[in-house]
Parts: sequence; C-alpha cells; structure tokens
Amino acid sequence: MNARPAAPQSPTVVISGTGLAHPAHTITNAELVVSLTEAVTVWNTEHASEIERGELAARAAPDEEFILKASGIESRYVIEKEGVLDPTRMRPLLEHRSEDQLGIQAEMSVPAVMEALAQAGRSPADVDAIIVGCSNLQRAYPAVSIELQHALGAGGWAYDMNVACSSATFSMQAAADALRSGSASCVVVVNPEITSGHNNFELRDFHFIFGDACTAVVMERADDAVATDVWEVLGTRLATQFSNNIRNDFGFLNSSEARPGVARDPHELIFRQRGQQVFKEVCPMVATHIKGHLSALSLDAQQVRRFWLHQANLKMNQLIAKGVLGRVPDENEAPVVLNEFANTSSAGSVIAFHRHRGDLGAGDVGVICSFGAGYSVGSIIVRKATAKE
Ligand code: CO8
Repeated sequence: MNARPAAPQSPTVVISGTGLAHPAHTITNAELVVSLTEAVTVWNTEHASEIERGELAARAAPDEEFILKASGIESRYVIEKEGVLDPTRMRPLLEHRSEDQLGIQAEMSVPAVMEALAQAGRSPADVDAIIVGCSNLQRAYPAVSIELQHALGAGGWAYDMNVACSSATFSMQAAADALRSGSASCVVVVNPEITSGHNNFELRDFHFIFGDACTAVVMERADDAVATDVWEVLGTRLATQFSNNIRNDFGFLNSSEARPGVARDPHELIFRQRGQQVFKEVCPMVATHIKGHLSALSLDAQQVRRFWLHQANLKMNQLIAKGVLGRVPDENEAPVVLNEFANTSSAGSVIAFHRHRGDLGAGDVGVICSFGAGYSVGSIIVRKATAKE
C-alpha cells in the first residue's frame, strides 16, 4: 500500500501582544459588606410577616472574614460603584447610550486592544479579524466586535461568542484555527467582562464573587510577527460537559415564556450557582484536562514554568495545580490576581498572563487555562519564542 501523503504542516501561531483595561472604581470587601448588611436588614424587616409564617427564609448577613477565607478575594473593579453599593439598588447605575454613541463594551475594549496592538508592533489597520468572547454581552446584535472593528478602523470580519468564563480560551482557539487555515492574518481576541451587570449583589453567597475588566490578545502566524515578546501556541484544547450548576437564564425568550400565575424570579435572570458542587466537579475535570493536553504534546507537568489559571477561587486554583503537579504551587508557578480583581470571568486567566510573564525566558513553557459554566474548560499551551534575528 502506498504511504499516505504527509498532512500539510500547519503554520505556527503566536500570541504577540496582550492588553488590560479595568474601570477606575474599586470596591473593597468591607464596603460590600456594609451595603449588603444594610440591604438585608431592610429586606428582613419588609418581609417580617412572611418570614414569621415560614413562607420566606430570612436573609443572612454577609461576613468580610468569610469572603477572604472562602475565596481569596480582597477587592474588585466595577464599571459603576454608587449603584452597586446603594442598598436600595444593588446594581450598577449606567447612563443610557444612544445608537450614535460608542457602546460601553466596545468602549472598554479600545484601550485593552490598543495596548495589545502596541506590544505586538501593530496598528488597527493591520487587524483583519476580531473575536469578542465574554460571559456578559450587552445586547444580541449588532455584534459588539463589529462595533469595535468600526471604532478601531480595522478590516476583515468580527463576531461575538459566549462560553462563559471559558470564552477567552475558546476564542483563542478560534483565532488560532483562523490563522492556521489562512482565513485571517492578525486576529484580536477581546474579553470585555462587565460582570457587575449580571451579578447578584443582593445575596451573600454571590455578592462578593465578581469584578469588571477587559483583556485583549493579538494572535498572528509566527512568520509574520514583529514583536519581541512572542509566545508560540504549542496546542489548544477545549472540552465541555453539560451542567446546571452555574446558570443565568437571561435571554430574548424571557418575555415570551408563558407561566400563568407564576412571576419569573428575577434571580434566575442573573448569575446563580451551586458553588460547592462546582468546586467539587470542576477541579478534577480541569486537572485531568491539563494533564491530558500536556501529555498529548509530550510535555511533563514539571516542565511547565507557569500556570495562568482562570481566577475564580484561590483554593480552587491551588487544588487544580496540585492535581497537575502533585503539590501545592507557589505564587510564582500559579500567579494570583483575584485578590485585586475578583472573578472577572473570561478575562481572569488572560490578566494573569498579561501581568505575570515578563520574567520568563526563551523556551519557557506555560499553560493558560480557563474553566466555568457549561461546564467548559480550555487550555492554551504556550512557549516563549527566541527573539528573531
Ligand atoms: N458571608 C458569610 N457567609 C456566607 C457568605 C458570605 N458572603 N457566602 C456564603 N456564606 C455561608 C453560606 O450561606 C454557607 O452557610 P451554611 O453553611 O449555613 O449553609 C456557608 O457560608 C458556606 O457556604 P459555601 O459552602 O457556599 O462556601 P464555600 O466554602 O464553598 O465558598 C464559594 C463559596 C467561594 C462560592 C466556592 O464554593 C467557590 O468558589 N466555588 C467555585 C465557584 C466557581 O468557580 N464558579 C465559577 C463561576 S463563574 C463562570 O463560570 C462564568 C459565569 C460568569 C458570569 C458572571 C456574571 C456575574
């Protein structure tokens, strides 16, 4: 039998720049706890008779010590602070923007993209594809990515996608595929996460978890890249497994769903989760995923210099890295940004990569990994390239 012709070699894809933008306002755990304590007291007073009759459970007050101990989170950035902390509102207060104004997600994307492009030695005119991946898109259409493409003056095509916290790695794989196939030559992946719009600040189990931030990544074929700090993508791997344990039912069918006599619980239209279940099920799933991906590339976990993990919970990240390495990693091996940012959904692992890669040298290998609702997990294994002559 004749030997099959060798598959054409796919071009090497690289990450050539990253950018980060976050709102100016921070909220500390102490500030959040003061506001929620007041809101809980008012709610319990207003619902005293239902609570007395056993029809409603009294809401419990939050605890600052618990938040730090359970999550490792110390503060978060939010797009608007006063509305979130107002005990009678508990969500951001955003000004309505007309069709003629730049949308809030495109607006927060621009500085992150410009920083990433500057690192890559590129300008918006070089960009021929934009993928916006995030958990919380502000509208159905026109795509935020197309609005951003217009605002930047970029060419080519653009689309939005949502795989919750895994949106960054899933969109980076889509970018890598486009570069390998030749359908684009300079792709920008953007994660403008305004989680505060979909977070539940009224219940103590959820109010501390999230923060707002936007990340951007420039990806190109290695032969085209002109930057000095370039990371070869050795492999991308995605996996999904259905679960209702992290859920948000907000969508365009909400107002059409007929449930006579049953008012829709507004808490279904924002973020909710069974945190303990998520913790128990996702940690082993992610550790197995990373080990399988490394082994498929003939890499040993001990060769990995750094894990840039999704930033949801400190203990979760330690457990995942322990599952991969066989020991608890130090901060140098698995850097933490959630103390400052909280869980920024898909932006988290990219913030870690953006902030914590400057000390690595040519040949160093690292893993960018995100995981979350779906369930979904994505890993991008990268190696710092040797500077071009
Ligand atoms: N203050 C005081 N007590 C509290 C508080 C608080 N703030 N919160 C909870 N408690 C109480 C609970 O009520 C519970 O009380 P009891 O024992 O009486 O029932 C007790 O503390 C223990 O609660 P838990 O068991 O829930 O506490 P844990 O130790 O498990 O910690 C965590 C809770 C931090 C949520 C933890 O379970 C965790 O991090 N789990 C993983 C979460 C995760 O990674 N989720 C991913 C979600 S993100 C995603 O995929 C994308 C969606 C993004 C969309 C963003 C839109 C906003």
